[in-house]
Amino acid sequence: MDDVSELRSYEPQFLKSILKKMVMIREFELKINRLFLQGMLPGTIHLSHGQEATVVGVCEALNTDDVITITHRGHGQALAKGVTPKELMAELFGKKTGCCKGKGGSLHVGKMSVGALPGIAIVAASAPIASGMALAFKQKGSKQVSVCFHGDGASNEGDWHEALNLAAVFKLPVIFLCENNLYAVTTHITTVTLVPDIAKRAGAYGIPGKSVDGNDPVEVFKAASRAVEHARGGKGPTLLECKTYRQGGHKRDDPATYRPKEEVAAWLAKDPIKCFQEKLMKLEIVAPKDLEVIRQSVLVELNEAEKFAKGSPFPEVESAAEGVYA
Ligand SMILES: Cc1ncc(C[n+]2csc(CCOP(=O)(O)OP(=O)(O)O)c2C)c(N)n1
Ligand SMILES: [Mg+2]
Repeated sequence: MDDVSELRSYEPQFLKSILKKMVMIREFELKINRLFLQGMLPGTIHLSHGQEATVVGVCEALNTDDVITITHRGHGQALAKGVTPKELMAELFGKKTGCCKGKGGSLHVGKMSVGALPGIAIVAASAPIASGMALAFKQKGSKQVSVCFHGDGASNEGDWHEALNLAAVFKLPVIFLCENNLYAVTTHITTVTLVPDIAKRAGAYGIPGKSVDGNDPVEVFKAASRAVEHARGGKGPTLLECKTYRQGGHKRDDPATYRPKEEVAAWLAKDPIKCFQEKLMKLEIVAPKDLEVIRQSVLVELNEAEKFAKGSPFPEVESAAEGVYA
């Protein structure tokens, strides 16, 4: 959003809550990165810092009973949809109090009661599931929508194309939400995809496609709200592409040295939190002291989450087979 004054049409409280949610996701990621490097967390983690505006902007446009599918890079998606930092942190520690009872870990976070389908780490496998959920919503007449979060890499998988086509012909209430962060592991998008905007692929399925600045939470919110209205109104799916950047490596063992320095610098200058804070300060919606208050309250909540997670028990061995579909 170049015209900052447009932000005046939103409630200041709404804008501040968006900022706080983005700061929470950023600080959550930074904390778990430290915990991981200290050897406290099992497995690996895929961090999403840099992509906060997309997940928060989208989830602000949804109701609690709308359902998102979560990817392998899902901490921010889960927090934005309403999983609490405490239960998310406990999940990463593999504890019984975690959002998936400690059995999912970083790759499978989520919680159905807040509409966050636990993470599906198979790239693009969530697309047919999102279409399937949308088919169920349509058949029940429930007016819910599903949102399939996925990456740029996922849009080159067969499953993704089949899911879009099916959703299009059945006019299903689903939004395919592409977080285009330029990379699939080490592969730059331009080496595997010749359309400049992934959203253009929507044309092949006869559905609306839109590309927006994924580092601007209000732009994302506006576009997601339109897609949600379209879906709830029985008009079918939308492909919404949010252009953003993975500020770190693919996962914790990836220093991401394959990225050109200029590219990294250009995207760091467009950091979603920094840019949004600057806009809110320009409009005097927040002052520097408010930013500090927000950050401190987030840090206090995260310290409590860490304490909670560390102090929680592991699941009992006898519970290993519980919740297993047979
Ligand atoms: C079907 C499948 N192929 C390969 C992988 C290994 N893998 C995990 S994440 C990933 C990259 C996905 O890239 P993208 O969709 O852009 O998401 P991002 O990691 O950028 O969030 C790959 C290839 C996988 N999990 N599933
Ligand atoms: Mg990607």
